[in-house]
This record gives sequence, structure tokens and C-alpha cells, in this order.
Amino acid sequence: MSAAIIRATGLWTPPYSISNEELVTAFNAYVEHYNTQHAAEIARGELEPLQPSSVEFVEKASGIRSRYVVEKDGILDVKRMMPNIPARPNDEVAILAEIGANAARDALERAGKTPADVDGIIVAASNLQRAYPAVAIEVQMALGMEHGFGFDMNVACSSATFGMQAAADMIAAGNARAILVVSPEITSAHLNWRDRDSHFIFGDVATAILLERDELGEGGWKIIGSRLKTQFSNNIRNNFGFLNRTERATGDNGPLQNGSPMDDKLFVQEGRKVFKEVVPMVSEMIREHMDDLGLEPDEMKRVWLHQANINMNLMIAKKVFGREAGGEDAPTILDEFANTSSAGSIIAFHRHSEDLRAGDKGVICSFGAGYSAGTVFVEKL
Ligand code: CO8
Repeated sequence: MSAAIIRATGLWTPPYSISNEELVTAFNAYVEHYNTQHAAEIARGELEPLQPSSVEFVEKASGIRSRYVVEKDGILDVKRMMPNIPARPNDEVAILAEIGANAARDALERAGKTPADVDGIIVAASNLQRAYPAVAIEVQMALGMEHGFGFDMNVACSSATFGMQAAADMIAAGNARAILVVSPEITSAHLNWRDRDSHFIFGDVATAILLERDELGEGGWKIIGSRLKTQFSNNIRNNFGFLNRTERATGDNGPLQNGSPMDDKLFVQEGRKVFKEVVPMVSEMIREHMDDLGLEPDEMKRVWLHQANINMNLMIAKKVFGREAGGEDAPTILDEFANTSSAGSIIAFHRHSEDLRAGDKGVICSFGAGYSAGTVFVEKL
């Protein structure tokens, strides 16, 4: 058995950013357009008018100020309101594999390693581009690896922590020397930009984590314990899938919807219920895991939490540390990135861990749809 070490992390940031002001301006123009188009039905009481969004609400309710996206114009175009990501021919690298490989290269470079040092690629993300071949195998190809293996997995916002445990277990069992856990998240394609309740929530990004057998290198973070939890809930759901085309009523053999928003096949959530149910679930999970590892709150230097909502994170951090906590204790990146699903806690770790010293301990923690949650306790080497 060999301990798995997080040798380095990598980050790829998309080229475009949308501020809350830009987003709300576009959304409110859509609302005005819709209400004007449907003025007669609204006047007859057949339709409810749409309500405008507000920058103040978004910042106060979530802590989000901006989000990165792979394409911006389509999202802000009132007639389209979704990113414009043209299809690529099969002999070109798919966009999800491309951005995943970018993050993977960043992690390898920071660790001073090459693809030849890696035996496995796990693409762990909420939104996979296709059924097969696995995106991970394309990342493997894009990195120039002619050996090893790749596979995809999806545990929504907890994909990266579940991927880390799978990678650490395979390394400990001797099945791989090193594994890259890659989380390319193009959430902008599965977000309903016309939905006032959620149009501000998500952003795009790609992260990578290089895990390696202890004796093959120096430095990084030792995984001192990891734990996974799931509990079924419909409060965060996306019904997009391969059976969609078979679900039409008998006799409806017309053309499939082409380019329509398919609103019921996008991300939907009961945000308030998620907030209320997930905060205690995650706080208890972290505290129980701390007890089992013999860690007192004052021995914890930092928590790198999933980045969905600043208020959720402050409440969880307070329960972990047993005092008011925030800022350096529980770094925030969602103000700049919004919710990037599985990548959020990894970006927080990537951006806010270098200042810690050998022996310092903390936890990378994810939570989200499923429900699913993962805790990965780490100690700096
Ligand atoms: N502008 C102005 N007012 C608004 C807006 C808006 N945009 N939206 C809602 N309001 C109004 C409502 O109408 C309501 O008004 P009233 O009080 O008069 O009824 C009021 O504001 C309050 O509404 P809410 O109760 O909905 O607001 P909350 O305070 O609960 O905040 C949040 C909403 C920010 C969504 C909050 O509930 C939250 O963050 N909850 C946690 C969500 C969470 O953690 N989700 C995890 C999702 S991540 C995941 O696992 C999914 C993975 C898949 C990712 C890929 C998909 C793209």
C-alpha cells in the first residue's frame, strides 16, 4: 500500500467574463421583450408577466459578482440566451476534452511531471459532452499518452472529490503510479439563462488534480482521510439524457426539437430547500470525520468548500471551526467564478493553499446534486 499525494493542481479559466450588471441587463431586456410580446394574454389573465432580476438580489443571496464562460455573445443575446458553441468534426478534439487537457497540462507543469509519469485520467464532471467514447480517453490522447487508461464519472458537484478518492484507492492498491482527476465544467450549456431563479448561478472552468504515489516525488499534500456520502433528492435535477427522444407520445413522429431551449431538460433546483438540507448534512459530515481523525477545530487551518453560495459556506465554516469563520479560514472564489460545480472547491484549494506550512491540515469538501458530498482531509508535506 502506498499513500496518495496531491502533487499539484491545475486551472484553466475561460476567456470571457460576464458581470452581474451585464447579465441582469440582458435578462431584463428579455423580460421586457417577453411581456410586450405577450401583452394581450397577460392583460386577459392567461399568462403571468415575467419579473425582472436584480444585481442587488444576486449579490446578497449568493455572493456571486461575475462568472467566466466559454462563449459570451450568445448568452447575452436576448433572442438566443445560450452560449454559441459550434459543433466540431469528430477528428478535432472536443471542447470538453480540450479545456480538460489544458487544466491537466497546468497541473503537470506545476508538479514538474510529464504525461509519461501518469497512468490514468479520470474526467469527473457534472456535464459530459457525449455518451462515448469517454471524454477521459480523448484527454489521454490530447496529452499524447500512449499507455494507461481513462474513464468518465459524474457525481454532479461532488465529482472531483469522488474522483480523488477513486484515484487515491487505485494508487494505494498499486493499479497506477499517478492519476489526473480532471473536471471540465461547461455549466453555461446546461443552465436556463431565461430562468430568474437560477440565471446567475453558474460559470465555466476546468480544473485538474495530479495524485501520485508518495515515493515517486516530493512536496504536495498527503490525503489523511477521505469519505463519500450520497442521499437521494429531487431538489437539484437535470432530466437531459439519451432517452429524451423516445419519450414523445405515440404518433408524434415529427422532427425533434432543434436548437430549442428544452427548458425541462436543463438544470432545475429548489434552492431554498437545498440550502436548508445540505448545510446540516455537510457540517455534520465534516465534524464526524474530524472526530474520527482525532482533529480538534483549532487544528484545522482551512476548509476549501464547494462554491455555491457564500451564506452556506459561512454557516458550514462556523460549525467546523466552532466560531465565526470566513475569509482565510474558508476562502471564497465564487464571487469571481460563480458556481463551477465540481471544480469550485478545487479552485479554492488551487488559489488558496500555497501560503500554508508543512504539517498544516484542512479539508476539501464538495456538496451538491444527488445529494452528494465528499470530504478529503489533507496535510501539507
Ligand atoms: N432577482 C430578484 N429577485 C429574485 C430573483 C432574481 N434573480 N430570483 C428570485 N428572486 C426573488 C424570489 O421571487 C423571492 O421573492 P419573494 O420573497 O417575494 O417570494 C425572493 O427573491 C427569494 O427567493 P429565493 O427563496 O429563491 O432566494 P434564496 O434566498 O433562497 O436564494 C439561491 C436563492 C441563491 C439559489 C439560494 O437558495 C441558494 O444558493 N441555494 C443553494 C443552492 C445550491 O447549493 N445548489 C447546489 C447546486 S449545484 C449542483 O450540485 C448542481 C450540479 C449541476 C451543475 C450544472 C448545471 C448547469
